[in-house]
Amino acid sequence: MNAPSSAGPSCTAALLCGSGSAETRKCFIYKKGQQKGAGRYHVTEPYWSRMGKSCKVVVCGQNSVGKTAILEQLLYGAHVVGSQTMETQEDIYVGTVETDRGVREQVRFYDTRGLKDNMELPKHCFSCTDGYVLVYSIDNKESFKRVEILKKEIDKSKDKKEVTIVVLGNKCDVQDQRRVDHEGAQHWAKVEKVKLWEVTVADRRTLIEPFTFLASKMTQPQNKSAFPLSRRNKGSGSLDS
Ligand SMILES: Nc1nc2c(ncn2[C@@H]2O[C@H](COP(=O)(O)OP(=O)(O)OP(=O)(O)O)[C@@H](O)[C@H]2O)c(=O)[nH]1
Ligand SMILES: [Mg+2]
Repeated sequence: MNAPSSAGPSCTAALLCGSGSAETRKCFIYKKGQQKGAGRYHVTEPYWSRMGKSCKVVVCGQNSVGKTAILEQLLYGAHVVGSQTMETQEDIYVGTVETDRGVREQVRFYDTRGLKDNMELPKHCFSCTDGYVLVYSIDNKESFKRVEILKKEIDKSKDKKEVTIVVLGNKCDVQDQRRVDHEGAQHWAKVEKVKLWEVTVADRRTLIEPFTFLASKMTQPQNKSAFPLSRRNKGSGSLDS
């Protein structure tokens, strides 16, 4: 479990924590703003009782591209760029994202294990998934190739269910180490009909637009698959910019 050690000023999300595989583990949702040392964690409701009320988003890509840092910065404003991090096995974060329609939608983010060599995304990541965040690092060409492969795998796995894919070229603060051409990446994204943003965890504002787009697209009214319009957020926080 990667629990944030502290919550930033805009910490408005809830973290779901536990151990074991994502689908089976027993987890509890802790209320926002409740930090270790600053009060007791408050168990509000068992995790499994809330399944089905939120969108499932899989965050994936090569190892060390910043997947966890993005989520922790986005949801908690809590990541210090360059800090030592643990390799993720699998964690789930629950946050609330305000859509461009002004509706707050709860999203479960599956932070996945970084893909190395010929590793593939675990099968359960393709099941009942509403959206994907494919992350590469602009200073790592291999990580972009990994995103290209992941996009193909997602396309193959798709049944009739509509999924939303956003691509993040992370670490755009290290321009002098750039290995992935911005124009080339955008061209690929256009051909693949996905949206791509270059972002940096060093500036949380760069993360807001992609995640707002993602939540808005996943829950747009004509997509009747898994998001009834009547759903209202009961989550513990929001992703406010
Ligand atoms: N310069 C810079 N460093 C970053 C950025 N985002 C993340 N990092 C750093 O990259 C390192 C790896 O970040 P993680 O979030 O652990 O990467 P990850 O993709 O979750 O790694 P795995 O879970 O092992 O696959 C950390 O030292 C982060 O601080 C960024 O935007 N810019
Ligand atoms: Mg990680």
